[in-house]
Amino acid sequence: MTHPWWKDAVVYQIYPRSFQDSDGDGVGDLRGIIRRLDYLKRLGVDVLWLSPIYASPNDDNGYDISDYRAIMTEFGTMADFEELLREAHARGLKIMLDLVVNHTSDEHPWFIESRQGPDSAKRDYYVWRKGADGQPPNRWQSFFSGSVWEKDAASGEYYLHLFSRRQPDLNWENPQVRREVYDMMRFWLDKGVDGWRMDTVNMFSKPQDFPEGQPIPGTSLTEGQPLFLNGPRIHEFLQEMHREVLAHYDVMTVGETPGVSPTEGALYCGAERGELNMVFHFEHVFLGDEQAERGKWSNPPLALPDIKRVLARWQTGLHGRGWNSLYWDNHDQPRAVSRFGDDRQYRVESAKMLCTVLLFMQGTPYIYQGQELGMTNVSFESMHHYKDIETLNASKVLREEHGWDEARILAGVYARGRDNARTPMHWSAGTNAGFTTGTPWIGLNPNYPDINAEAAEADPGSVWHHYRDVIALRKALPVVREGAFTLLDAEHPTVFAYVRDDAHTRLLVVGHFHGQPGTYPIPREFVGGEVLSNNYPGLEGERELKLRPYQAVVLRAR
Ligand code: TEU
Repeated sequence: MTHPWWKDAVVYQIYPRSFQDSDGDGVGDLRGIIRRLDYLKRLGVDVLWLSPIYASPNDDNGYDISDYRAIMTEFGTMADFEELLREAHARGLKIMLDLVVNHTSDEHPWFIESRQGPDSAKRDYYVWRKGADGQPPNRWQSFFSGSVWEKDAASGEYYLHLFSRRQPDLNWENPQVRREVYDMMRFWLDKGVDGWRMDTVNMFSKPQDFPEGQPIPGTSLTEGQPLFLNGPRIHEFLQEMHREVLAHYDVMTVGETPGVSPTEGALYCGAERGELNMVFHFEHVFLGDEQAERGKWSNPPLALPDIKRVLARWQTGLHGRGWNSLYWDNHDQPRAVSRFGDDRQYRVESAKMLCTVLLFMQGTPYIYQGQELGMTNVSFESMHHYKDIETLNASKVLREEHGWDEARILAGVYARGRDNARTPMHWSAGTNAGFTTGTPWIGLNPNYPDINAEAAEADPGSVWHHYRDVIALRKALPVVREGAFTLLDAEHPTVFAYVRDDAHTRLLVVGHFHGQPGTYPIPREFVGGEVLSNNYPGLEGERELKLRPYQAVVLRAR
């Protein structure tokens, strides 16, 4: 093979808690995933990324692990996992697990021992500091609101947690911690796991003097991200992980790296770097948030030229230097069709358009569960229905420290809350959308009677069939894997148009991000070209295309 298998792969992300319940407890589980493998095979995806399946008290829905070598009770048993792995492999599907080793749960035995006191043998497995004058070492803000430091009454020392106070950060400076992680990785890889999505992978290395960050307006806290993202030893650690573990297995790796540029991204995923295969950047999904009064909760408006500029920069920035991941949403983001398309009048057309525009770029696409159906954001009537710790902590701060009323808080949660992506998967129009026979752990989106997999598979014009067709088409066109990317008309306010070309093929991809008809003049070489994909029955116009609302087409030059 002239190229690694993961350059041809399409990944499907499963949030197990919300995918398919098999035992009626209202929580998705591994046996439920087994039941849906044939559905995923029909869609045409190749790799299943499972969000964490390990033992956890679920303070952060599994991203707080209390035993890396045991399956979360609600999700089933190790025997269930081994059966899932066998059944997936039997269908030619690969399994990618989520590696969450920036932190553990505070219920992990390591932390329980570490917090016994300064003389604990495992004290240095975590990041403990004395602070000064009764204050923590610095005023960095946690991703989940408040300080990143929690005071331990017994010792008077503080432990670091970039996320919730129940997710203490592991001390990656400690070589014994790194050895524990590598041993755990081998435990799963020796079972036959095919890859890792690496949670918060650019946060492991912190500057050990924990310098103060810049003040965050309107708060008593400071911004630590410029200091702990891409920290001083991060590449040393990842190259060691690669040498010790990854280099010995035929696996695919993707690192979650908020706050990286294409240049920094290439340091993590350049073929010669000996670190990762690709990274998730966040530039397109966090556009404008840094400048907004209260970050993403203020939900600043998006402008297509900004989205195009970011995606084009990553396409050209990593071409020949690394490899892109391609995504619109995941378990942390709102639903793609609600954020970037139109989840009302043109839900189907815009969901298909987002599929086309994303999947013809260079890189490995990641489809989040339900995205193939055009599932939408949800609007629960009050905060009581929401479960996500990030949302619950932020809503308290917005109310108590910034005076937001519930209506304003809900508007931010409706637009950008993580629970939008965590309502149960829609399998049918039946009870609880076919997700569970019990009481679902979180409310369903009430639109499941109209938006569900059973109806979608039966409807040739559905978003599902468009995803299946586009997945098959991109695999049949080597230019999508290898070709150059050229953005056209960067400033066009409603059309995202780009060319992919190699020595043999030139493709024009046009996505109309607007609910009104539009026109778009195309390069002469594509006039009369072969229409390879279209989310409408026909295409009007020769030199100047007449685009329908959210129309997306792919033309091959004559
Ligand atoms: O997310 C890391 C991360 O950067 C988050 O701040 C994310 O960008 C934010 O939630 C978006 O609003 C990873 C996991 O994907 C997330 O589910 C976990 O909560 C987090 O790490 C801690 O493990």
